Amino acid sequence: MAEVIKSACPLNCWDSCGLLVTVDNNKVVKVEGDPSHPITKGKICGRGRMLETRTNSPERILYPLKKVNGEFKQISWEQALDEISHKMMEIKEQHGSTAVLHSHDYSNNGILKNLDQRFFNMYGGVTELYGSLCWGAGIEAQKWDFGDAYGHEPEDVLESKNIIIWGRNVARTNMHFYEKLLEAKKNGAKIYVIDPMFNATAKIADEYISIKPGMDGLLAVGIIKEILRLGMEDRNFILHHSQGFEDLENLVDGISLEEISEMTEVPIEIIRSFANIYADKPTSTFMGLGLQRYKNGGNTIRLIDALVAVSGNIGISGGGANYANLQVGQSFDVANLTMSDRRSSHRQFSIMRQAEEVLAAVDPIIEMIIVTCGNPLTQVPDSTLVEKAFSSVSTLVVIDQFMTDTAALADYVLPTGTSFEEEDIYYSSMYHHYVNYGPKFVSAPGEAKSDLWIWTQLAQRLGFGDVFNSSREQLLNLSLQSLAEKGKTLVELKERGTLELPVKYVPWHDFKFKTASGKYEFTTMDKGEEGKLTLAVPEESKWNNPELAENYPYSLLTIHPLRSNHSQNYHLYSKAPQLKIEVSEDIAASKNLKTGDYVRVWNDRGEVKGQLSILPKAHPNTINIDEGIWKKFGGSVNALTSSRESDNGLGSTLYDCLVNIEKIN
Ligand SMILES: Nc1nc2c(c(=O)[nH]1)N[C@H]1C(S)=C(S)[C@@H](COP(=O)(O)OP(=O)(O)OC[C@H]3O[C@@H](n4cnc5c(=O)[nH]c(N)nc54)[C@H](O)[C@@H]3O)O[C@H]1N2
Ligand SMILES: Nc1nc2c(c(=O)[nH]1)N[C@H]1C(S)=C(S)[C@@H](COP(=O)(O)OP(=O)(O)OC[C@H]3O[C@@H](n4cnc5c(=O)[nH]c(N)nc54)[C@H](O)[C@@H]3O)O[C@H]1N2
Ligand code: SF4
Ligand SMILES: [Mo]
Repeated sequence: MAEVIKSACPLNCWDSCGLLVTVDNNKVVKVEGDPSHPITKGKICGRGRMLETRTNSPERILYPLKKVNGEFKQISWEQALDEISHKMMEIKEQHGSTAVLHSHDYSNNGILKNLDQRFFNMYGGVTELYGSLCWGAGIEAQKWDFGDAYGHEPEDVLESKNIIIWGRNVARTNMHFYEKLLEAKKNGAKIYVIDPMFNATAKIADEYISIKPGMDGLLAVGIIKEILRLGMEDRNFILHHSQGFEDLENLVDGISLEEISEMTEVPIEIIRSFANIYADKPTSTFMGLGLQRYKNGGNTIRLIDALVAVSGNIGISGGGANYANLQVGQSFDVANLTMSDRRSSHRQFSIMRQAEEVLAAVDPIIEMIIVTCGNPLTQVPDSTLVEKAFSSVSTLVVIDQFMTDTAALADYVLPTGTSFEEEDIYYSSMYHHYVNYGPKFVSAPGEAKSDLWIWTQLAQRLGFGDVFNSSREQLLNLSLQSLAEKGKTLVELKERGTLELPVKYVPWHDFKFKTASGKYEFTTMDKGEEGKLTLAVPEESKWNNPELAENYPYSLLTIHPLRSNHSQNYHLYSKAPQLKIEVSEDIAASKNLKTGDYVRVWNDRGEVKGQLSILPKAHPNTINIDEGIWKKFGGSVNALTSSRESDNGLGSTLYDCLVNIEKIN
C-alpha cells in the first residue's frame, strides 16, 4: 500500500524544500511539497519533482564499471574496491598521498557528504580544491566588509519599503523568495531589478534597470556619489561603526556621474533616482551570484555592500546587504565529521584552475583523481582543458548515479544512491535557516551503494576502518553536537522533519562586526593595498583588453537552467534538450539573425553551436547560453569560459567572457 513520507530536497539550491514523497512497494511514485514546512509551505519546483524520475530512471548506473580497452565492463564491488584501494596504497608509498586529487563540488546538500573529507584525511591528506565556482568572490568580499556573510531571515523582507534585486534570477532559482516578493509587493513595497537580462523577476518589478554585465560596482559608486552630494548618508553609522570611509570618498571623487553612466550604460537620471530609493529606508538589497562571477566580482560585492552601509541600511529590519547566510552552515559541527587534524600532508589546487594545476603538478604529479558530487567536465570552466587534464592521469575514479561526461572518461565508475536511498539531513546556507531531515525509504537499484558505504569499504581495505565504524545516527548526532547543547536534537528533527536553527534574524543589528577592527570596513585593514575599494571593470572588456573586445564584441552569460539543477536533469527530460543560444535584440538585428537560425558562438578557448532565440529587452551586446548541457545534447558552454580567478582569488569568472557569433548552415 502506498505511503507518504516526509523528506527533503537534497539539491544545491537556495530553497532547501521540505518534501512529501509517495512510496509504493519500495518504489518512489510521486514527489510533492510538504505543506507543513515553515518556509517552503508545500510548493516545490520541477527539479524537485524530477527527483522521482531521477531515482527511477532506467539510465541509473547499476554496477561498478571498469574501462578495459576503451570499453566499460561490469565488475564486482570486491574487484573495484580492491583495485582502487591497492592503487591508493601504492600511490601513497611511491609518491605520497597528495598524488591523489579529490575533485568535487556540492551537488548534494546532505551533511554526511562531508565524510569524503574524513576518508581522505585518514588516508593521509590528498590534494583538495579551494575556492568556489559558485559564490566564492562574494563570500570573501563580505568577510572583508562585515567579517562574515550573513543574511536576514526570509520574513524580514516584508519590512522593506524598497527591495533591490541585484543580479539574482529569483523567479527561476529561488522560488520561495519570489513568493515573498509577490507578498511584499502586495503590501506596497517597491521592487527594482538590476540585471542585463529582462528575466522573469523583472516582469514583476516596479522598475527594471538594464546594465552592462560586470559593471554593477561602478553603478554602486554612482549612487554613493549622489547620496553624498545630497548629504543623505548615515553619518552616525559612518562615524561610529565603520572605518576607511575617507578612502571611499576619495574613490568616489575620482570619477564623474557622466563617466559612470557611459561605462555602465545606465542613464544618469536612473543613477540619481537610486540615491533617493536607498535613502528612503528601509531598503533591502538582494545580491545574486551571477553578478560576482567576474574578475572584479569581489570588488563589485564590496561596493554594493558599501552603498548599503553608507545609506544606513545595515543592521536594520527591512534592510541588509543580503547575499548568503553562513549562519546556517555554522550551526553544525562539520569538523567532527571531517577530522582534518588526522591528515599528515596536504596540498590545495584552485577549483577554477584545477585542470591547469593537474597538468602542471610536480612533486608529486597527480596519479589519481577521485570525483564525488560533481561533474567537472561540464561544470568547470575551460572544459577542453579539463578534459585534457582528467584524461592525463593514470586513474580516474568517478562516483555518480549516471553516466555523465565526466563518468564517461573514467577508469572506474562507482554507482551511488539518490537521497531517497540513504538517511541524511539537508540545509543550504543560501536563504532560509531551517534544516530538514531525509530518511531512507527505498533501496538503491542494482548494486548501487551510498557514498558512505564506499568510503567505509575503502577505509577497511586501507587499514583505517575503525573511524568508519559509527552508525549514521551517531554521525548525525556528531554533526548536531552544538545544537544539542542548545536543546535542538536529532530526535526532535526526525520527529518534526525540520528544525529552526538559532540565527540572528537581523544580522549586525548591534553593529558589532566580525572584522579585525570590530567595525564595518570600507577599507579592509589587514589586506594592505588590496583592502581598498577600486573602480575595477571586467577582465574581458574594452578597457582591460581592447584587442580582445574588438575580435569578440559580445558579453556571454551562462546562467542556471530553469528545469535542471546544473547538469543534473537534462537527460531526464521527456524530450531531448537542445542547446539554445539567446541573443539581445541588437545582435539579431545587426547580424540579421532570426529565431531558429543555427549559429556558432566562439572565442579563443572554444566554440559551441546551437539554435538562436532572441532575448527581449536584454542589455545590448549580450548573449546567454544556459549552463550544464551534456555533450550528447550539444556540449557544455564551459568550452568558452575562462578559468581565471576573481580579484580575491576565491571565486570564478564564468560570466567574464567575450565571444563572437555567426550563422552557420
Ligand atoms: N532552476 C535552477 N535553480 C537553481 C540552480 C539551477 O541550476 N537551476 N542552481 C542553484 C545554485 S547552485 C545557485 S549558485 C543559484 C544561483 O542563483 P542566481 O544567482 O539567481 O543565478 P545565476 O544563474 O547564477 O545568475 C542570476 C542572474 O545574474 C544575472 N547577471 C549576470 N551577470 C550580471 C551582472 O554583471 N550584473 C547583474 N546585475 N546581473 C548579472 C543574470 O542575468 C541572471 O539573471 O541558483 C540555485 N538555483
Ligand atoms: N558556465 C557556467 N558554469 C557553472 C555555473 C554557471 O553559472 N555557468 N555555475 C556554477 C555553480 S553555481 C555550481 S554550484 C557548479 C555546480 O557544479 P556540479 O556540482 O559539478 O554540478 P551538478 O550538475 O549539480 O552535479 C554534479 C554531479 O553530482 C552527481 N550527484 C548528485 N548527488 C550525488 C551524490 O549524492 N553523490 C555523488 N557521488 N554524486 C552525486 C550528479 O549526478 C551530477 O552528475 O557549477 C558551476 N558551473
Ligand atoms: S530544487 Fe530548490 S526549489 Fe526545487 S524542490 Fe529542490 S530545494 Fe525546492
Ligand atoms: Mo551554485
